[in-house]
Amino acid sequence: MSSLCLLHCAAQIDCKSISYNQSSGACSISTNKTVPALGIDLVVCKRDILDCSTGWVQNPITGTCLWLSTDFRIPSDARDSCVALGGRMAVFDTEHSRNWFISFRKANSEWDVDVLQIGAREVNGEWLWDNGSRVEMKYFINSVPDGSGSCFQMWGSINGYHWDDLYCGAAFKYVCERGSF
Ligand SMILES: [Ca+2]
Repeated sequence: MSSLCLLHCAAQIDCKSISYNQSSGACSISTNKTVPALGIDLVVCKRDILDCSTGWVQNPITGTCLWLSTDFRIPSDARDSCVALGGRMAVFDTEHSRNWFISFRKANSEWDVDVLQIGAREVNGEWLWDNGSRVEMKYFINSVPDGSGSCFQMWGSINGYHWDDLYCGAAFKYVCERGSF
């Protein structure tokens, strides 16, 4: 996965770029800005992927930028707010992205609020991220929603960063995401 390649790059201070071959899965990390070679279909320069606006934080797995709200909104209003900022509610639909976000929240106390709204919800009985991919159910508390509602939240350290279903009429802080989805 190209996201793993990005993760390797993000972990190395002198990484300037990655090259990723979609068909073979080959990843190479370079200390120079590379140019696309034959057979390489993705070249990402770290300098480019790290270019988030002030107040936004980069998810190194996806290359997208994240923003923590200062206000409290109900989920539908939070979604509108994220769209108005040029993005969407934040999606963490891979294990690597989720793991990174947990580590980040542990290290940044202002992000470690108890209830944090992110971009997923129940649609016709199925839990889906806002990009349409399925929510990994094993990360819910007790691996199952408890019937609180069809909206979605991620706990903080108080409850092990689990997913949880949430009543849609309550206002909480939320995370927006923007970049190339
Ligand atoms: Ca619940």
